[in-house]
Amino acid sequence: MKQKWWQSSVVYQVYPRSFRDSNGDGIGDIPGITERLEYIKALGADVIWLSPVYESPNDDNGYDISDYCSIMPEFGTMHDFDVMLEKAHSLGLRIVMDLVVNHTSDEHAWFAASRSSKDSAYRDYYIWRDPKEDGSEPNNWGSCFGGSAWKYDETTGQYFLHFFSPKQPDLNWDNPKVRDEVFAMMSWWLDKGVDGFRMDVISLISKPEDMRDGDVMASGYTSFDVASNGPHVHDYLREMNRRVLSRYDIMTVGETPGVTVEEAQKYAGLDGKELCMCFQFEHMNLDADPVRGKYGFPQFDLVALKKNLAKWQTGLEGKAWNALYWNNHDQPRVVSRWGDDSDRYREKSAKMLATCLHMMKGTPFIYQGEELGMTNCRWESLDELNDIETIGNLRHHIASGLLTEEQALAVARLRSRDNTRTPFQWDSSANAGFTRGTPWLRVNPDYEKINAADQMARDDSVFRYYHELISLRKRMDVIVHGTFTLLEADDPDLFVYKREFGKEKLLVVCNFSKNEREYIMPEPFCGGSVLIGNRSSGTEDRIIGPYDAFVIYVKK
Ligand code: ISL
Ligand code: CA
Repeated sequence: MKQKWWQSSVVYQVYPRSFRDSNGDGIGDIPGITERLEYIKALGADVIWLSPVYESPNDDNGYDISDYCSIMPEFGTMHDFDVMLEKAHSLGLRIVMDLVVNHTSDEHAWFAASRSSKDSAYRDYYIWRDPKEDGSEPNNWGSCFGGSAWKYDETTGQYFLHFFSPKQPDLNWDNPKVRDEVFAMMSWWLDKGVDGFRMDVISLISKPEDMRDGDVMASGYTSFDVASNGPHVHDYLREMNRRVLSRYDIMTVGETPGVTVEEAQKYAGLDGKELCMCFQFEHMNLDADPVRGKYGFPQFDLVALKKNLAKWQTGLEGKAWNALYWNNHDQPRVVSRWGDDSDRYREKSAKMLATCLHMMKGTPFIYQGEELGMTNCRWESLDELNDIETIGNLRHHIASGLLTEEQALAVARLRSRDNTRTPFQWDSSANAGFTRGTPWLRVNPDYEKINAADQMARDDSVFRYYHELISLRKRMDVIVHGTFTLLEADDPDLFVYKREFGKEKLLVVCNFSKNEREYIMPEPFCGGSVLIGNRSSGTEDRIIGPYDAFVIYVKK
């Protein structure tokens, strides 16, 4: 199959609210992004995934859209967007929009009409059901933000489905009019010149025909997985591809909670019938608390992580394409989660984590600040939190006795989505150079030592290391196309794998621990050259120190 441009791309995710504020209102905005496009270019990324900038009441920080074809005033105007897009293209950067069409805001005109009357022409744009005999919800499906996934609407005496906030009613994708509306809107953005879409929870759009109860979690409700990989999801994505996507040279990535390797071979098949690639969630959920889920006390197990990532690398080989990530706006900062954010090991472990991900097969995604080694925030109180998901889940866990108040604060510091939404740390000036106003969310106090200005000024910084990883991907076929083989599968500290492409071979060695280990390089890597690494010694050094990472290259 002919190589596609996005197979050797590196994507940089911008969360607009927290990237750069240009007008002093404390909220990041589009002109702020335009001012800093050169920074993203300097890193070496060639695609920007822009989290939503559409009109929204911000119940879920823009993932609740009330008008898909206008820009949220806090972020600027459509003219600001056009200026940003043009400048990005002039710099050789592509812009991929966030497409949130599993649901809209309840303030969208479609929903206002739908909820007004059972006879509305828009009634079946959403999913309405009668109460049970006793007046309770139609089934035990749960919202990702805590509680039931159904909200009762007095006006028409029915419940509507919302897998997220009650202000995010799920669209009814079984209705061809919904598909027509979405496809027309997508074409409108693509005709403006955007370069693709990241598709929010796209694996949930086709709900099971019967609305039967599912297996409940400790909360007493199901997860949204009852709807993942639904009966018609691939029909709808193939229709989207035929009617819209196939008409453009674009990149698409599905956010597909609940996806399996088998399902990903459809969503992200190399036959190009659906999407280019997809984000799997298994590795992100491996360290979930067995009772409390994501909002609990994580149990990190490297062996489980290695085997899961190896399954995805080999499972999609030759059939589909992986989107590679540690971080996004929904996950805690990886250097705090699976590295070590102490002064002594933060930069070293950040480079180790980057080496492990960026030497794999697939398209790597970098979340803003990850390239600096930005860390989780030590929230002082639950009142500081902004994120609807964190607040909703902690509230439900406290109410049901799954967490005490002080445990909830500890969990927030470990797991809150707010951890990756603290303002980007540009420099050591007030508010980390993010705003001259009052930031909408607390700036992480460690900004004076962790910021882009310092990182760009040093040759040994995390930023420079990411830049080198990206430039290696741009010039080495073995990184983009080589096969993956996991080595030392049961080693509890070392993540070791090899990549092979014809005569070119890489050995990737990453120590995910503080333990000093001895590792004898397998043939044919002994005496190979070190391509990149976070330590000064060469392959003769069999002692692998805390968070050491290096890549050996041989051609024979
Ligand atoms: O990680 C998660 C589930 O395990 C959740 O944080 C997240 O809500 C889920 O991955 C879906 O994410 C997407 O849809 C949500 C929005 O809140 C997230 O920000 C978005 O990435 C609803 O639009
Ligand atoms: Ca602003």
